[in-house]
Amino acid sequence: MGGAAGLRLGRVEVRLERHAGLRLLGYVRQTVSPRRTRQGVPIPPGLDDRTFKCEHSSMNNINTPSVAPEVVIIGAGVAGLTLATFLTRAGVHCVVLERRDRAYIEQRNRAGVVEARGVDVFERWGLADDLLGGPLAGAIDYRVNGAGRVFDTTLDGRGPSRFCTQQMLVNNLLHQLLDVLDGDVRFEATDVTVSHDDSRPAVTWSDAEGTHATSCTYLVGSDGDRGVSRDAIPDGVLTEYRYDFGYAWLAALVEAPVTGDAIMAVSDHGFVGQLPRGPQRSRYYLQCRLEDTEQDWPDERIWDEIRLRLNDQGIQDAAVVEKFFVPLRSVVRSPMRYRNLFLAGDAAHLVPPASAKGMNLALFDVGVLGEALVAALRDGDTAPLEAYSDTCLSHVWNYQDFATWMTDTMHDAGDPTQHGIFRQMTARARLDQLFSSPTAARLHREYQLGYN
Ligand code: RFL
Repeated sequence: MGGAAGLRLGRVEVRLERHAGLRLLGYVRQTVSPRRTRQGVPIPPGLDDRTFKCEHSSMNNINTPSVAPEVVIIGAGVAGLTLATFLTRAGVHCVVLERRDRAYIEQRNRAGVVEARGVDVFERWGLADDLLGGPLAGAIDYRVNGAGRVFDTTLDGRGPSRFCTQQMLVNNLLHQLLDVLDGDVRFEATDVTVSHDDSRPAVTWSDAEGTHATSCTYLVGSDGDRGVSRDAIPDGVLTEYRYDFGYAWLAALVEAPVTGDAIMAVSDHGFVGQLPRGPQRSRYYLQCRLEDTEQDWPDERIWDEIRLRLNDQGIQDAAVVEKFFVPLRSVVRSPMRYRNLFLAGDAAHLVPPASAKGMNLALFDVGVLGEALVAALRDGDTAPLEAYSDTCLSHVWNYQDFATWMTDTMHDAGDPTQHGIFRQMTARARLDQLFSSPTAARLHREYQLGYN
């Protein structure tokens, strides 16, 4: 962990040095008597007392950033950790505040594929080989009542997507950020508050060692849909656009791998999908009612429904290691910025999981934001930051459209009680077009790879 700052009184010498021997950010000598905080703590020259850690109780805390970070990132999910890794690699002093402990975020399992565009972003930062394990993802098996057709998602001139579970990516990011780059993540940081009263955002948080406060030049809210950073934006600034599809998915992580390609299957009995989650496991998604609970879905029913919806009585039961329910909905909050606070990932937008794009949109955001922050902090060029919200939102709306297409097609084409036989027939025609129209196929490939 970084945060070392040397301080000698009288003839004051301050080393703005975060990670001894790794990055010397600056070196200041002064002969004036140091100013002091109200608690009598000397303030390093060049910093105002808001910038400097002013809580005396925290001064002896090795985990306290005694030189204010340039960027504070709230949330160590895939968005926050990716951004922190990019910025730390670029020499930007940033601190990540995460309310959970490390073990919790290391085992949280959700997405499974980093789309080709996301792979490009990691390659641009020189991190693809270190972060993205897993085989190439190049096909989806679209089934209707058990009959499968494999759709090739690769495009000439473009690299492929990669199977890399969100859990694997997060673990690789933590290793890269903490063990290789000596980055700074404060786990179990609770009661995070954000204020914008001044020209610089300020953040407070608590942990086992006390309460801490710092200001920063830029603040990033990547604390998911239920975080605190978005709530700190005054009422009336953000517009929320929302669409609820009216049904849910049961997500069941099972001890059985996908044997062929990822499956997205419509059936008269409702949607089922099977997506790889590592070499030994896969996740089944089953369309269900919004009000369904675990009591409605014992393991036996899960396997009976999988066999029914895939029209394959040969599928064997396997252990179900996790089940939860996800309401299908789309949300966009606009703009993705307030003053020097930038929202990224689920804090700004949600897509239904039928599109498999939530993590990939988060990666898009932080790819744009990482480059914009480096341009602002290192080159004094704030134009990319000014454009951040518009750049991301135009991509986000394209992918909300794709997510709506996928969700409607996969569900309307299936159970006719969903939206009636007429919509079932048009949705099946839409699906057929992927295999009969090169134009429709090309657009679908571009969406799957993340290039729209
Ligand atoms: P995350 O991953 O939720 O991370 C947010 C982090 O912020 C922390 N936090 C706080 N920290 C400090 N103070 C607070 N007050 C805080 N409040 C929250 C949290 O502990 C957490 O560590 O958001 P991020 O980084 O924006 O990443 C978004 C993605 O996680 C999400 O979009 C994807 O998981 C969505 N998603 C999928 N995306 C894909 O691209 N492909 C998929 O196949 C895919 N499948 C899925 C999904 C999401 C699912 N669920 C659970 C909704 C499947 C499912 C079932």
